[in-house]
Amino acid sequence: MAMEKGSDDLKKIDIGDQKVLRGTGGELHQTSGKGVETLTTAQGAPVSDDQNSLKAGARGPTLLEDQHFREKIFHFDHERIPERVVHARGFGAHGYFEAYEPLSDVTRADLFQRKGEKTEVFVRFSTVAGNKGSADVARDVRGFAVKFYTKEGNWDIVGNNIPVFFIQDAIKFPDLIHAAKQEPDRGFPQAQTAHDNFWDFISLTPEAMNMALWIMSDRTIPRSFRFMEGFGVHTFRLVNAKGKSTFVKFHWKPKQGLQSVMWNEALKLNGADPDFHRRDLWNAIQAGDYPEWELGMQLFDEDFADKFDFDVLDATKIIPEEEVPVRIVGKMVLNRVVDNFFAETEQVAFHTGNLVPGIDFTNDPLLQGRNFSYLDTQLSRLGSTNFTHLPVNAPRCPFHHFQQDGHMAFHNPTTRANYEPNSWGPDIGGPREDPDKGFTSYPEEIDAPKGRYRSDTFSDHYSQARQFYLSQTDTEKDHIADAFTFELSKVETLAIRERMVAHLLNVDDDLAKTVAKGLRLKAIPKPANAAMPTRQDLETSAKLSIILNGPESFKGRKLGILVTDGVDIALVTALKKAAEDEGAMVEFVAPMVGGVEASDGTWIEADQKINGGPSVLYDAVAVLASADGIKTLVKESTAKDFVNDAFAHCKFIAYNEAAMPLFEKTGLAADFDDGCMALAEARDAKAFIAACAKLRVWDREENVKAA
Ligand code: HDE
Repeated sequence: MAMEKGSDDLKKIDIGDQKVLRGTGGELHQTSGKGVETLTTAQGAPVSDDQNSLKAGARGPTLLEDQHFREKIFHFDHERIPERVVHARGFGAHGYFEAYEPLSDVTRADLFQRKGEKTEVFVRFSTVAGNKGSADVARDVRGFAVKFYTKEGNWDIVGNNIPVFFIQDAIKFPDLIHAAKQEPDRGFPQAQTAHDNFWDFISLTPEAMNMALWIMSDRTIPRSFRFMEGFGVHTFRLVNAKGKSTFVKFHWKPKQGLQSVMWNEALKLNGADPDFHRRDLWNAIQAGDYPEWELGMQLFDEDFADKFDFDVLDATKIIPEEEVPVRIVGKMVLNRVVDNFFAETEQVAFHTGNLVPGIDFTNDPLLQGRNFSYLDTQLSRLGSTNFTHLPVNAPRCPFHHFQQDGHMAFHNPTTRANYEPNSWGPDIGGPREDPDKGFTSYPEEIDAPKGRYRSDTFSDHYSQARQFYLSQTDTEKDHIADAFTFELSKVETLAIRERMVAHLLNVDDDLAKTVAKGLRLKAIPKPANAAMPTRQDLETSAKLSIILNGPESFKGRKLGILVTDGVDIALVTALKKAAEDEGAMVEFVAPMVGGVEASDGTWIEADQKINGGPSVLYDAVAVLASADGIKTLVKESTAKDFVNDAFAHCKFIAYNEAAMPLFEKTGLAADFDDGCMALAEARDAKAFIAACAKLRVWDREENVKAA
């Protein structure tokens, strides 16, 4: 273990017989001794020198016989495994699922049989298009994959944060993903759909229109993994002990409420902290603020499926909650971060085919294709059929089978029986099937001619897109129009821009015209040809809005307080306390990371230096200064950005009288609204934090936009 000279830890650790070696830049270097393990090779041989390779002479060439060096570099050279072809960038955490009530009426799945039953889970959130090293707040769908380690095997809900998908048939998935990812000749753009190929494909794929509306909403720029919903997307099937089948759609509802960021904020966040989402989840769990989601089920039968306006096997459609209410059946709590990112988050392998008795598929053609893909892809990624031997993928319940050998096999038969039937008797003969307990597929009758079909019941591509749009608040409608305008402005080919507007005309006239105006199209194109020409006007659904489903308080959110030397300590303390009492996190931002000295000599340590702590990192901000201290901030452009951005992003802003020069200098003082709150005395802090529960001052938005 290398340590810096003078480190406090050094005093606490018994370093035994210490020696100082040369070759590490003069750092104090520790060798093995009492309480410290001896470094070895992977073969276990002790290593004498890990600083210098074996050479012929002090300035001579390195010798091939240096096995320690050779092994070290060999292993390093092969550290990377192929990243996921989609959902490459992700972040995982452990937790548990707790059932609220027995669900034996609809399923025999063991995890749902007992009230209070807890099942261990592992969750991985992800973006879809970006590579492993891309930024967290890219405009993208988020993966929401949950592995339940049940007593009857692993069950995965491999879902997204959006309840519909782009395509209806899995055969189009490679095309969709090719179009969304970097263009093949140039290798960019990274983690963005704002380019020709993507919108070319979408504009030629009318079934994608509902999803296009969803992805242009703020759902694709969530503020945190903690504040987004999850959906199983497809219709699945539950089967009870009597063999009765019930259709189901899975929902995850965050107890923290929904929240997204603004697009301009996302652009800046990706520069300020490309790890914004993973850091947020890590910090929340480490601080004991465990995020929770309730599992909901929309349950329905064949009769409902027959009379519903859309085909329940079509993954581009939702079933509105007003039509089939969501039954809340349990909660999931994430309470443990990973010990090792690679071993857990990178190597976890989800699969829609991982089912347990009592849960089954439907014939959704997207789901059917996924059932093939997820097992197949693990071979490229994890390199062996034995990926279930990795601890994160292994069932927690006993498992017995006759699969054997292959790369990296850790569980190997130790008796003669590696097949069945066999006559080796109960002790060594191995496991046998169990017709009662074992998984049985629902015996759905199928008798139909083979063919490459697209059912007519899949052909209404616009009604639900319109329903989604009309269910949004005015603020969210504006954001959707802005997002289309932004993305299509990055598309170089005019015909593609026009083709998308032609589709939007089938969704909503105002939306299409706003986007056309934003793009400055010379003429409005003709509406796109529709497979089903009549678009229905469906009832709107409040559940489809983010703003209408926000949190009840500022809990779990983050307040950034910009402070200067000489600041009134009573005010700072009161604001910090008010935020923390509400369950929010507080960070101090200061001209220097060492911190500031408050009015009474108290030292306030900063979490961020002002140029590394822009206001986009926070849900609300405060500027608390002294008359002298503010003079430094007034000169500092990043301090001006701090307040300008907070205002432009419609955030609640608190300030004390002494901080006013910064708001005057930036011109914001003249535009102050109800969301800008003066803190004259300590008790004002509480009122400010209470106001922050609304998260944004949306009325301000029209004042900070050109049109
Ligand atoms: Fe996936 N998807 N997908 N997908 N998907 C993968 O599996 C695929 C789809 C989703 O955190 C891959 O292990 C096909 C819908 C998540 O490890 C791959 C189709 C939904 C994750 C794959 C879809 C998802 C994946 C890549 C069209 C939401 C990340 C690496 C039929 C319901 C899981 C891997 C994690 C990952 C295939 C469509 C969700 C290639 C063929 C719809 C959350 O198997």
